[in-house]
Amino acid sequence: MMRLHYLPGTAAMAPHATLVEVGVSYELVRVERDADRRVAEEYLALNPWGKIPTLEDGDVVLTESAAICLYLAEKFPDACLAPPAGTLERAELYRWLFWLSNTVQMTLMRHFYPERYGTAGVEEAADADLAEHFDLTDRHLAGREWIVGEERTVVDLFLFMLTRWGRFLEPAAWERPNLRRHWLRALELPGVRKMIEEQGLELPAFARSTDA
Ligand SMILES: N[C@@H](CCC(=O)N[C@@H](CS)C(=O)NCC(=O)O)C(=O)O
Repeated sequence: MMRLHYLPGTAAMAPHATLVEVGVSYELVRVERDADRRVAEEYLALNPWGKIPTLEDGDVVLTESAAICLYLAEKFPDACLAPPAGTLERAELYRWLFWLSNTVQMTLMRHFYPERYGTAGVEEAADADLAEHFDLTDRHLAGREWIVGEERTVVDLFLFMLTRWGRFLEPAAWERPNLRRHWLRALELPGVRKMIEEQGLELPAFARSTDA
């Protein structure tokens, strides 16, 4: 059985939702951290960066949230979580997934942990960048249901996670109309609903009527 090492609300959200969407059995393993947020040696043996999440699939040990989502999408093609390889839509999926993980996710890290990135003005600069990133994504979603093509893909699960992280921004990421519609649409996916339930995540007031 696959094992996902996670903590609630972290970068494990997208892989967790992906596991449900592909329909595979999995076990959730909560990562323990000490008072200094250090993870145990056994976890470092799996993930030398000490970051969350990590997926174990037999002998395969995979880190990096976006990589785990793609691995699962490719291993279970019947779940249609990625367009066929070699198509323009697949290229678009790569484009969005890389941008979300190497730019938007990293800018969120600058927002949450400014002390790791410099001495002054880091958070303000990150917030300005994030406003642009979420504005751009909101414009892309105008008149569309999903980020790539006509069906949900792993990119939508990844964006759902980042939009939730963006709830602390001013304005919150999901205050943008198309992003909010996308977030609520993704919340209806079985994988997202089960992930929210299993991780015990609170929903914002505007989403509670969906009974997730
Ligand atoms: N690029 C990694 C980043 C993972 C990451 O930063 N995880 C956070 C939780 S959301 C973490 O482990 N933070 C602990 C720390 O930075 O000390 C991924 O997407 O998997």
